[in-house]
Amino acid sequence: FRAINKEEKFHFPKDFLFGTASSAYQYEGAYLTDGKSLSNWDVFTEIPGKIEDGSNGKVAIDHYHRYPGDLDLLKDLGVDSYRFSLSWARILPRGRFGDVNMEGINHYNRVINAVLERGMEPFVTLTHYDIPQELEVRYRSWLSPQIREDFVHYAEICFQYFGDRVKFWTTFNEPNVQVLNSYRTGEYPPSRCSKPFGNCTRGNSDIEPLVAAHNIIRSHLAAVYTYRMKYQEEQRGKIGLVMSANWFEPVSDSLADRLAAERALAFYLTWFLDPVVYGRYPKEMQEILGEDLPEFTKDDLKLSKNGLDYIGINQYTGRYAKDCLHSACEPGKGGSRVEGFVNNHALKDGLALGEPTSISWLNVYPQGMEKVLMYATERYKNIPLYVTENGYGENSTGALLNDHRRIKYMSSYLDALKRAMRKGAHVRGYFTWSLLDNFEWVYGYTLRFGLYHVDFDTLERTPRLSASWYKNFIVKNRAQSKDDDA
Ligand code: PNW
Repeated sequence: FRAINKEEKFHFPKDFLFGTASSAYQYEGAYLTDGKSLSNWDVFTEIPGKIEDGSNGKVAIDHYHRYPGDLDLLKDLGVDSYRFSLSWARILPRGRFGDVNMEGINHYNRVINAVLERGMEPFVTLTHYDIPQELEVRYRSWLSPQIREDFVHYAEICFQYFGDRVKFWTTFNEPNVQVLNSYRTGEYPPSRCSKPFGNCTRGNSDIEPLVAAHNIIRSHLAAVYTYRMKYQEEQRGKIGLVMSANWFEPVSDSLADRLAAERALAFYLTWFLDPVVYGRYPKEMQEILGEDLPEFTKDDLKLSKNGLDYIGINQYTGRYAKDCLHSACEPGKGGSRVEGFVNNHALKDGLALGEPTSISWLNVYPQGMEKVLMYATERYKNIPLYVTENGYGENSTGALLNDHRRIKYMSSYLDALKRAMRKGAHVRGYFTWSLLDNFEWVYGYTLRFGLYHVDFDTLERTPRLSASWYKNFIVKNRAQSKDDDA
């Protein structure tokens, strides 16, 4: 008798989506082409010292012009779906203060059609960090409740023009990372921060990340409501939110550190998801922040009853959490003023979680994938989950074509994902970041996450070993789900 190996028995469901993920500013380039206006990232990258290699996304990897070839690469990989974002500044260069730019609409119509023609499903993000600069200048974007009107206007234009073909919408990519980096550490535009982070001359507020988050949550809820009331019945798509969902482990077994790990997750993940699903901020935030936490109106609460169709989980890594409420330590950027996250900067103290990589924020901790998927499944019951990003990056010197470290990473995280699914996690898709090397925000072109290498001078794309590995993985797993029917 052969012992039945549970690993062998697992099959992905037939409608599971395998894909890759990208974003407009990181891929497109063409920064003023066809009527696009300046985005906050176009302006920000001009400020000396903000981007590690002094670069920007003016050309990026020229996906704006090269998308047909790039989509051919995706088709060849055999993925089911392509996750990408729209540039708000292409579609509404002046937000609701100006007209729709039909050249922007036509461009994305061509992209969406090209995705569909190749037999893939477009999985479309409305906002992946970049917004028209005009909204920043006029009313400080996310710090103003006015942004909700602009966001809903933009979302509606997208539903109207693209909603007949787009069945998966995401309102925001990683709003938790966005507001912490924009308003707490100052690493992202508009570079506002609070002590002790960065050299901030502006900001100085523990409140701003909370206000921006609140405005994002209200913008999300209003856009979802609009979709439900006016478009969903006819267009039959799903709409959700994508969160950065790194896992936190307590740095010791003490109760204080275990509670700190829970607080860390509350101040990172459930910060946005609890309001959208349950109409309130997590209790850990309420306890610590009290009156500093903005409040939802009665109308907001009505909208939050049905606040999303799926949760997008971007899962890369894990961190340690250490209590700073009952003991002295440096509070981290988690936004909570209270707990410190020990990441692999603390390697010298022997406190790195998982295996370090050449990237300071990325350590290999696949257990975090399994744990966060189980956590979200338990906390948000029947809401489907999509792993909307997971991937391995290396600094340019280490970024070989023979990327066995990426393959090892992906295979261990996909194993963790399967373990979670066997235990009942409602996962419906997995997208790897990314098809191609691209502009990696404040790291510029110094980090490479692609299954394909991109020569940033000639823009030539060359497959790494991981491309054929992923292709093979998909073929194998698809064949298995077919066997299920037999
Ligand atoms: C994601 N962390 O951001 C973004 O959605 C992508 O645009 C980006 O290119 C990709 O990850 C790779 O960096 C992250 O602190 C931000 O662990 C922060 C973290 C992870 C991912």
